[in-house]
Amino acid sequence: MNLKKSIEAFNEAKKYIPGGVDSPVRAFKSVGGTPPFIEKGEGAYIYDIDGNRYIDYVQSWGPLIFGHRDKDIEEAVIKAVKRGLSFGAPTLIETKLAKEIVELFESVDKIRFVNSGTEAVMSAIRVARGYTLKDDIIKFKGCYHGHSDSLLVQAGSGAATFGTPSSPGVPASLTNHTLLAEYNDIESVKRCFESSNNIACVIIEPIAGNMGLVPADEEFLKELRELCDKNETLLIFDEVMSGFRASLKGAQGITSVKPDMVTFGKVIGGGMPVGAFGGREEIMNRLSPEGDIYQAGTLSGNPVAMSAGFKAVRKLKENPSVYEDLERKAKKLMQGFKEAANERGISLQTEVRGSMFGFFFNSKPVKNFTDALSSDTDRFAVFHQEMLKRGVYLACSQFETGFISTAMDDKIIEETIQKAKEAMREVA
Ligand code: KE4
Repeated sequence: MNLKKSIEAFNEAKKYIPGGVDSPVRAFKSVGGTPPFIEKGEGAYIYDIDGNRYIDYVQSWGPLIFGHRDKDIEEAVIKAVKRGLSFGAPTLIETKLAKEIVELFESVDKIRFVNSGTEAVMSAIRVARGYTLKDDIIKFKGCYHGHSDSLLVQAGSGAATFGTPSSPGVPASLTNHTLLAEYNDIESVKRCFESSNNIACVIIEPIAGNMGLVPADEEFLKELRELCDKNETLLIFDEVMSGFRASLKGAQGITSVKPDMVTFGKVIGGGMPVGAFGGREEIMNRLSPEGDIYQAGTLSGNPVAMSAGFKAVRKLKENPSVYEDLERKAKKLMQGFKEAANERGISLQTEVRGSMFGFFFNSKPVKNFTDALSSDTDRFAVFHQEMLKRGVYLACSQFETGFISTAMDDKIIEETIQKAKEAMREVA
């Protein structure tokens, strides 16, 4: 694999951009090697500046469910661009996309668009705090909800439920309001509620995709719902990743549990920068200018981004059967990876939810972040590098999720499995 131009480009980028990247995970720190600089994408493939072609299982970390350069989305964007890039004024397309999402999600009466998942979660938490007049929040170890201060927390010492900053620059006074629980462990949530009677919301990825792919147990979500009701705490489902990826209704198409608020991102922008947060009318109407809770954004609801997202969501709603085919291919791929590993005496845990897939180099099932951390990340790194050399672009961390796009046919899945068999030889 010739990466000569990417190596030069990476060195050049590092002169002007910290780490040479605009988002840390892209630097390949946890898997090693030079991240290929991408020249273009077409369908299931991306091409780097050295001319190497890769089957893309990252799809910009989820948004590109139709693969690269989907003709319908591209056409919608070009049409929008020709009417102007941005107005900072209301446009019809914002209402159209809002309507599509509100009609799909029973738990969402109203929605507001922002420019990223981070902004969606940050805003949803402010609404929850303003609506309940409580300041504390509960999050789960291993769940990632973007990089706003209150959510950059790590476990405190010992049994302490209150978090401490996981990054310099986050004041402890802020993370003092964030309690940490263990995913799929209702007792740990009860301990948080015993530590504070001031909890505005619990935020959870109902299908966790940021510790690797770890779905929440149905029973756990039901008990979480009951605990929130009992304590008059709002339950926020962070579906930035799982929304429109786990099913047409995200995790809410799979679990019977209904949240009070939902955050969205990725697919709803069709590849353009869009996030959103929504919930019941009585909650969302508290938002300025209707209500008194402030939130704003220059490019929020940008008509070009809205046009991409609207076309993506419309295509999915017009053809919901894509999810069966995406899930079938995800299961086929994971079955192939598991067989490739087992042939070499390697233990691999695999998981699939709709078009999302994950695998852990681990001998035990992974139910929470502690389990995930016990995975063999060295083996993951070797596997990632060996697959990259063979033209397969997997998420560059054990603690991420992979995606199937509609641009991937069975031949591509079978080809990937064949390459996994070769790569596992090197892993062993
Ligand atoms: P953004 O601010 O990156 O658009 O969204 C933050 C976010 C919020 N909630 C969930 C469940 C998410 O998965 C994310 C972002 N996901 C990561 C990938 N695991 C983005 C990739 C990156 O950080 O570069």
